[in-house]
Amino acid sequence: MASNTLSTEQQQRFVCNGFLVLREAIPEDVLESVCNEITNTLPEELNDFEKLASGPKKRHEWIETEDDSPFDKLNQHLYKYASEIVGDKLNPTTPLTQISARYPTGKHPGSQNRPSPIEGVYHHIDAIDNESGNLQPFSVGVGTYINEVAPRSGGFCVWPGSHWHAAERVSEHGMVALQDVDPIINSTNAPFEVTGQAGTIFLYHHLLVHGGGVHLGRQPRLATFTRFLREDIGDTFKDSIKEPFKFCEGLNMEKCHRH
Ligand SMILES: O=C(O)CCC(=O)C(=O)O
Repeated sequence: MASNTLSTEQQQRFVCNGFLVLREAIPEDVLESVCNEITNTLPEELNDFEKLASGPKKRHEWIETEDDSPFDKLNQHLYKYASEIVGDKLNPTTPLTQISARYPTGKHPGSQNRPSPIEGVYHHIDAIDNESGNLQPFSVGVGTYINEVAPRSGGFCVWPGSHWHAAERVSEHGMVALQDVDPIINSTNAPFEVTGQAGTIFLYHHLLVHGGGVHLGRQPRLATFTRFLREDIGDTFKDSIKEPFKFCEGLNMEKCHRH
């Protein structure tokens, strides 16, 4: 595990908000090779805006990679940060990397002067599969922006603090509470949209409510998502839902009190 990459203040923010944004976290050569891989994998011609705007119908391309090796270097950098949260039990060898491209929709939810980042956005918690209702064992998610993401351009949206409310609702109603996130976000802060240059990364807790934001821009939003697992996930993942930081041994919890 790399030591002292995250400051105490950054650790506190992760505990309090359930996510943490780090800028300029990935070297340019690594970003460039991931960008080439994504460009070759996506079926669309990414530089042709007119074509992109008139099709495809699907405005969100979500690809689970079969071969993770093109993302090895990226994941090594991400592991450095994620293991500072989860600790030495975080498994470096089993990340699942996904490519997530969001294309401009041209739709202005909310009013034209004040488009909302989230209206109509599918928001959820990754700790549960909404269709099957099964729990999904993962410890910490890390998203990486491969190109610049301006406001209202398909940025990742989170509900800060929703991981605490999710855990509270699980203790009151059981795991089924995770399937309907609206009561969870009704009692939390307004959503926050992550924007930033290529190389911006965001780490998020597996109970945090999130979704991809609206896209009024002109360029596709390119990102990868890696979900790291613990080595002992089979024994721990249910408890980690009731006690959100029980298995985050990398954090100095004495300094990270809930605010
Ligand atoms: O593409 C995005 O920004 C959202 C991805 C997402 O919802 C997820 O990781 O579960």
